[in-house]
Amino acid sequence: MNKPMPELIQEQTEQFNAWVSKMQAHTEYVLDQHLPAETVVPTRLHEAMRYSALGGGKRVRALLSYAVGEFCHAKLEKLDAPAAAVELIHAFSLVHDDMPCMDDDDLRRGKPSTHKQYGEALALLVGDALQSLAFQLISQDKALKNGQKIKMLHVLALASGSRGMAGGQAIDLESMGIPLSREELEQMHIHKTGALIRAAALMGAYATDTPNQDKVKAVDHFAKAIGLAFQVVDDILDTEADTATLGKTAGKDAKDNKSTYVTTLGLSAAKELANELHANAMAALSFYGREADLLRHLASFITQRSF
Ligand code: GRG
Repeated sequence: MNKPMPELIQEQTEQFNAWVSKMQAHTEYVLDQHLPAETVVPTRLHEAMRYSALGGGKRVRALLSYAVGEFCHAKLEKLDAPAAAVELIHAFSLVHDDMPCMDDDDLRRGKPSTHKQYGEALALLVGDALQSLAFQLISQDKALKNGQKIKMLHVLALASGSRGMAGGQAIDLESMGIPLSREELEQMHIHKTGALIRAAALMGAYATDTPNQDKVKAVDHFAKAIGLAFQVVDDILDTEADTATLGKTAGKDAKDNKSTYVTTLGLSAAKELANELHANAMAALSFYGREADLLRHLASFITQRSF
């Protein structure tokens, strides 16, 4: 006999939650294996790199690489390097973003941010070294073919640099105190947050020996929509959640006079936009059946998160 719908939905949600926990733990394990031990010279730099990259974070970008990899039938062993690499780039950006010359936040993932714990000079080096390690992981990986490595390195480098995350951060710094339109905000966040999320997804597809081009297009469309939705929800949480829940200082954007989706559109329109972008992400998968369910669940995980 078929199960009633609510029971089926609950069962699928439980399965997805179990997958999230398993892959978060797996990501932590892969990162732990690749980060130099604290006993390796220079010990304090390695300790600070491990402090910054391990033991926290939702691992959304790694989850996206793994979920896209599954959608495209990539082998798990080919997904570990890109998933860990994108988390290392992300950790690097958080370390630099928290520094006084950038966003200036003392708290990250519920503990003192790297420069508070280790000083500014070492925090700068931590970011630099995490970035290099990300590219090293992909380039030295034994499971990936050379052609796959080059595509991954290319997409990750583009997403991190001046045409991606660093560029988005530059726009952010330039626009401090200047009210931005919705279009200007979108341009900033496509670069600052969206580019790395898109790279995480594309690397998952590139881990397949012969990626199906229709699936790559669908994944790209999905990732663009969900990357922007991620940032809209981030802005909503900055106004609605508290510091303890977020693990970073809540309400900081408004205090720093920064334009966000909430200041530009208002809270209720920002929530509508998050729903609209979630629907766009779902539409990108409309051609696919159960095989895209992991991505559908991940889209909801991103838009319905509480931190
Ligand atoms: C990284 C090339 C490069 C230069 C540094 C500082 C900087 C330029 C860019 C900042 C990029 C940045 C911090 C964007 C914000 C993205 C964002 C919403 C971060 C929060 O991500 P979560 O919620 O964090 O996934 P967890 O802790 O869960 O991993």
